[in-house]
Amino acid sequence: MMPVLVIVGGFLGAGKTTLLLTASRMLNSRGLRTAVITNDQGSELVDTRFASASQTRAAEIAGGCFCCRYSEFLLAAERLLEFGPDVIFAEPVGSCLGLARMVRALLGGRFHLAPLTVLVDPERARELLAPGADPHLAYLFRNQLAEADLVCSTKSDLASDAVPGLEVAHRLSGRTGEGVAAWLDDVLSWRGETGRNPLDIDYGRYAEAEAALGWLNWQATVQLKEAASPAGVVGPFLESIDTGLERAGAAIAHVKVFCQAPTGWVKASICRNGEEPDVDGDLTASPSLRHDLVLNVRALAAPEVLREEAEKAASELPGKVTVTHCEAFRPGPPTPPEFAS
Ligand SMILES: Nc1nc2c(ncn2[C@@H]2O[C@H](COP(=O)(O)OP(=O)(O)OP(=O)(O)O)[C@@H](O)[C@H]2O)c(=O)[nH]1
Ligand SMILES: [Mg+2]
Repeated sequence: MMPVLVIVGGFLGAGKTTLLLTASRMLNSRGLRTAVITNDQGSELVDTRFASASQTRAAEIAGGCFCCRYSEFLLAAERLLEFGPDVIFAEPVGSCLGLARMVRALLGGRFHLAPLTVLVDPERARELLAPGADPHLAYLFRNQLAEADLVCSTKSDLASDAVPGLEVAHRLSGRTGEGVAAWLDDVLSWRGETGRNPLDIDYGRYAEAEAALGWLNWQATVQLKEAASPAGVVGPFLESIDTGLERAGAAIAHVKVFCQAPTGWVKASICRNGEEPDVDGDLTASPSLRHDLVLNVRALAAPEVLREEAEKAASELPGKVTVTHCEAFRPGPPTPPEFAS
């Protein structure tokens, strides 16, 4: 049997990773083997750490979206075949457009292609479909919807009202699992056309929209003066960044932090300024002196601002911080291969 490749797109913070890890656990409990391919414009990804810490086999495509890194994507997916997965989930970076074309290019290869699912956080949809929304983000968001085979709304546990003008095939929650089995049944038994809405993309406009976002991928080791739990490190660190970005007028698309200590790990993230963080991992992990921090920030701001705020938040940590990786940039123009239409 060919493994099923399930590509799940959607805007930054839509709930892709959360859904894929929940779906993966569900399939594992049915005796199926799964893997996840993560993706970003840079390297050092919270999502990859989070997947691995959640006992999911993960491969990572860094330095550009799946379309622009198509041959690396194929290689990574083919390498995962060595582990005999039944289902490979692939999560493109949340600013990616052009996935339907890529999906079509994959048809007839070594994978059974599931429909292109695009996830939508209803609250973000209300914001980005409204008049007066940031035009760049709205452009990315609307076009992601336009190329989907299946649009699904996420975070159903937050019980938000339906979004006017947004038709969805499934309402689901990666957090509670609601609707996930029905979505899986749909994508794994799909008989319809896959990649049926290829976009005719204006790459100049697309590049401009992506470049509106500042991107920061940052990593450091922290040697504290007094032992603290991973949650005790991540909480104030994330709060400091949030406060700094708010002060700088930088609208957050997604800020996520992963903290690994010898005693356990914690991942926390916010998708809006001032939002209460969502936390995963071991909140009761014992205090430790050493912590490895990975921070990924995507916000409407100059990359230098993001870097400064990360440095400021790091300087407030009570110990010695050694930065081991720092990329602050605006995504460069996408350069996908010519997919046959
Ligand atoms: N309440 C609730 N929160 C959710 C759900 N799914 C995701 N979240 C939260 O939404 C935020 C974003 O979730 P992710 O799964 O990281 O979203 P993503 O689409 O992978 O984000 P990027 O990879 O940055 O584009 C996190 O704080 C999650 O905890 C859900 O079903 N319910
Ligand atoms: Mg993700």
